[in-house]
Amino acid sequence: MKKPGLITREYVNTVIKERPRDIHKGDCGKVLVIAGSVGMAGAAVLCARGALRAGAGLVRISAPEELYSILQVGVPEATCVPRERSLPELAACDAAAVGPGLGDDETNAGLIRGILENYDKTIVLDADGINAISRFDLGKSLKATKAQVILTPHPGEAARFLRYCGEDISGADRLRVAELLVRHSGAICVLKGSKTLVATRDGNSYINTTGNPGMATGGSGDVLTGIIAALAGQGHSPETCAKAGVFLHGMAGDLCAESLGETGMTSLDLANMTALAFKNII
Ligand code: NPW
Ligand code: AMP
Ligand code: MG
Repeated sequence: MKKPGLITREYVNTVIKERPRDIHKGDCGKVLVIAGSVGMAGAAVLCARGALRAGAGLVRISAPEELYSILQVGVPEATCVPRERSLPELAACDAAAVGPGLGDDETNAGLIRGILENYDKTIVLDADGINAISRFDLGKSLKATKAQVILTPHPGEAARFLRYCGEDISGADRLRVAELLVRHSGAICVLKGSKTLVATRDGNSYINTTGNPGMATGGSGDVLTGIIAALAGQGHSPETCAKAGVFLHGMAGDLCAESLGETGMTSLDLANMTALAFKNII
């Protein structure tokens, strides 16, 4: 087991660059956010806002049509497409953020299988997207996909996935859990929490150095999913997206804590503060 490295400001500085002067929105990445359901429209809002604040040129939200009016007020910068059109829409997108607030029914599981079997760019798979793998036995599709998958479980989601894979992780430390996630998924894995870990397929792992307990609030992870997908849409490698994404998300959290305090900051603050995190780095 190799000793984990650290994700530092110096590292993130080398990968996140100022925009070229002549860039247009089509160059900044088209991200499809497949998130939200009745009662969890907020997860799609937070994810899409995270993507926009991380520089995505165009954000499209695939959602049930009854949510459109909420989503278009929550994120006026984004467009909406019907959930049933996710696969054809995805073909025209540079990256996908899949799972926050999606709900874990059979229809969504079929959609996730379709995405894994047809998409060959980067997918950030979070929340109900990860839950669907275990609940609907999609492990084979996950391992066989041509897409570059970044899994972003919190410890509860990681435990569910690994139980499905036949692993008993009681007593296992976080590094071991992250390594098992990579082994069983074939994906780059982001094990969230205090000191988020990023583990890669070459056996390396990295501990994030930003973030604070103010981020222990509903929707924080949904914002991260959007940030990582936006970085993928801008052409960064999946490993860079995961490492720089968790660092900038944590930095946004630290900026929120500085201005609002850990107790009262919310995930919507976090999404908006992501802009300032990028500004600080660039
Ligand atoms: P316990 O019981 O708290 O100790 P779920 P969720 C455990 C959406 N959201 N360390 C936890 O343990 C999400 O995107 C929508 C250890 C419990 O067993 C999802 O789609 C929002 N354990 C959906 O809601 C805003 C930890 O995991 C289980 C842990 C459900 O997501 C909120 C809870 O996890 C939310 O983002 C940790 N750090 N963290 C919206 N506005 O629309 C969690 N656990 O059942 O997957 O519930 O994370 O709330
Ligand atoms: P989720 O549970 O999916 O909403 O994700 C929570 C997000 O907040 C993850 O990015 C975690 O790393 C972050 N987070 C939660 N609690 C803490 C903490 N105590 N310290 C730092 N980051 C945290
Ligand atoms: Mg979450």
